[in-house]
Amino acid sequence: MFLRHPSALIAGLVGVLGIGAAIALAPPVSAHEASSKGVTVVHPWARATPKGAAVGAAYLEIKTDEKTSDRLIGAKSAVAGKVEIHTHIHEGDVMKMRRIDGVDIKAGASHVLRPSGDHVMLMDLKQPLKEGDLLKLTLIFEKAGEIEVDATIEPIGAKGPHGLDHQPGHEGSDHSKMDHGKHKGSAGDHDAKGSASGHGSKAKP
Ligand SMILES: [Cu+2]
Repeated sequence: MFLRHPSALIAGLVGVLGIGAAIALAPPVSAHEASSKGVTVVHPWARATPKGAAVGAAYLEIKTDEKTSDRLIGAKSAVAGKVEIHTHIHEGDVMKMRRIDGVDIKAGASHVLRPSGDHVMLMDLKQPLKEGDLLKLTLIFEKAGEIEVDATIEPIGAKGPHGLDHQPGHEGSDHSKMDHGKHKGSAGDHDAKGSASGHGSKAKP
């Protein structure tokens, strides 16, 4: 039945993912992109947060078309009392987070917000970011205005947006062994220093 009716399969998939009707306009693969005026936000994702954590972080890629340059100047989300744009700077061996006013994106460029780099900092969290949920996030650009995205919430300590690659039944096999727990501060991992401890302890308002 599904094979003869691909649209039914897609509808079912969208339903299962809980994405809702708005996304049904685009094919499922593109569910993770949103565009406005030449600016496209790709693969937004966030890290799950432990219970009681006041802060979280979201990451994504910003692409511009060849005629468009823009500047990310802010973000907001209903689950966070305050959202800031942060970057990481090296101070000797230590990476520290610092608030920045914005991120410039040249025409025809791609800028990736990633762990231990620039990121969207969610502060005064009203609820934990739960793995598997979607985080509604609005990015604010100087020219393109507001772009709303649904960020996948990946495991605590995740290094990237795995959500799209997950096949049913594969979740929690490899990833959980590699990414979960006990890796804090392992082998030259800036990420662990910058995000796990940095976000949790230093960024409290
Ligand atoms: Cu931060």
